[in-house]
Amino acid sequence: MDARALKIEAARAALEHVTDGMRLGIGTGSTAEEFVRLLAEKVAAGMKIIGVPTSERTAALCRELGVQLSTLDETPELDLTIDGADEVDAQLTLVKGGGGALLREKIVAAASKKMIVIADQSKMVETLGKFPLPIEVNKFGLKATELAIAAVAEKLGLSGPLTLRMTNGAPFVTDGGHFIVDASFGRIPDPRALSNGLHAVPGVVEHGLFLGLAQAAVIAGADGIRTVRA
Ligand code: ABF
Repeated sequence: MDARALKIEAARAALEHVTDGMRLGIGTGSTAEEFVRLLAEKVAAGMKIIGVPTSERTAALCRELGVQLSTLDETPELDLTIDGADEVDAQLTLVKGGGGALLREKIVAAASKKMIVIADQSKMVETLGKFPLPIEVNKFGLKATELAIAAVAEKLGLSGPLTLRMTNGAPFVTDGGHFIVDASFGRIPDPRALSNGLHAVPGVVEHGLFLGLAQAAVIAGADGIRTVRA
């Protein structure tokens, strides 16, 4: 089964958890896109949901496909968020942000009673960190922030290059107007300690470690679908 087929299978399985009238956080990325396409079919068949997107990219797709949208200001409490991830470990700690939407994704996930991750088997890892950790940073004082991030990592025995994410020859700018620094620290044995350290850096707006936000992950692999619970 090719990669897209696996994403579709994971999205289809997660859709089973969506019920009529739900207030639904809708994720970003190619797997979440497959979920939106399947969700739109259910909406066209009469399912009533209120969708809160995690990025302008997702909002545009939802509008194109006829999925009714709200905002977190109008709908501050959500029943469920369905979103992708770049890495998932056995404790359902996630690395997210490859799509540059980590801040809104984390805010939406935190506003949800439940979060289900959808991913293909390639995202399951024993230890997080092979995927560079996206860190959303304020545009002011970027170099000072990078030095502070490196100091936090060093205290935890981590090191590695910090790369300002670029697009079309200019720094990538998030929906929130910030930059993204991708930190190639390698294996992250203590995500909680790194999360706490990064949150202490004033120029760090948010980072891609999602701790304690997901209750389940629907994982599609060659041998079928499995649900991982924390
Ligand atoms: C999004 O899902 C991002 O946080 C993450 O990078 C992405 C994974 O993308 P894909 O589903 O395309 O692998 O939520």
